[in-house]
Amino acid sequence: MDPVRGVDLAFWYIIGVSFLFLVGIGVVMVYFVIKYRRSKNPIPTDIRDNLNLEVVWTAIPTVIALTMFWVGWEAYLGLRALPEDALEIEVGGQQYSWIFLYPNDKETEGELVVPYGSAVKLNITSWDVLHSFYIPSYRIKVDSVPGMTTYAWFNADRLGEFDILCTEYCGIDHAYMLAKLKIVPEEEYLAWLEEDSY
Ligand SMILES: [Cu+2]
Repeated sequence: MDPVRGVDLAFWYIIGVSFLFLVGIGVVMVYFVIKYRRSKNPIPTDIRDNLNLEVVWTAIPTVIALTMFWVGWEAYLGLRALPEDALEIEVGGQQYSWIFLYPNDKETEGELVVPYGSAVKLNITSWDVLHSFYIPSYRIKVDSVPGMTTYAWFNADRLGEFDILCTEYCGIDHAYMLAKLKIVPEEEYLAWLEEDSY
């Protein structure tokens, strides 16, 4: 499944179920408070052990939790399942910017330019402390770890500019560790790739 759709589906499913329970439990609670108030029901009933009820209130939430897990797992598989023809770009985190290294050795700081319509694989590492590479628009958030390479991928299916952030507190200027993802038409990308970066 497309990872953006998968993550959104998991999000809205969990929010939706939570909201139904919020409303359902709230309504029943208010109803019981009114119905069993002291003036109408002075002697409370002491109810203990109802096996059927206990089985039901264990089984139903278990099934719901498992479906939540299932929806999330499907989304996660989408995030990890890499298309074979992906364009690979190296990403390095450092205090306090993101560096991008292209197959032809072009290097940029704070600017990730990719061609529209391609799958992009990012090989992510860090050159100092822990960072976390985050593109909210593509639902990607992956740790950037010194001495280790992690990865993320996304399908560049929208033209335009998107935010990239660091989401692991990495020092005093962590909040300014921002970059831009620019998705441009293929010809524009190829021309850009040949330009000198500095
Ligand atoms: Cu950082």
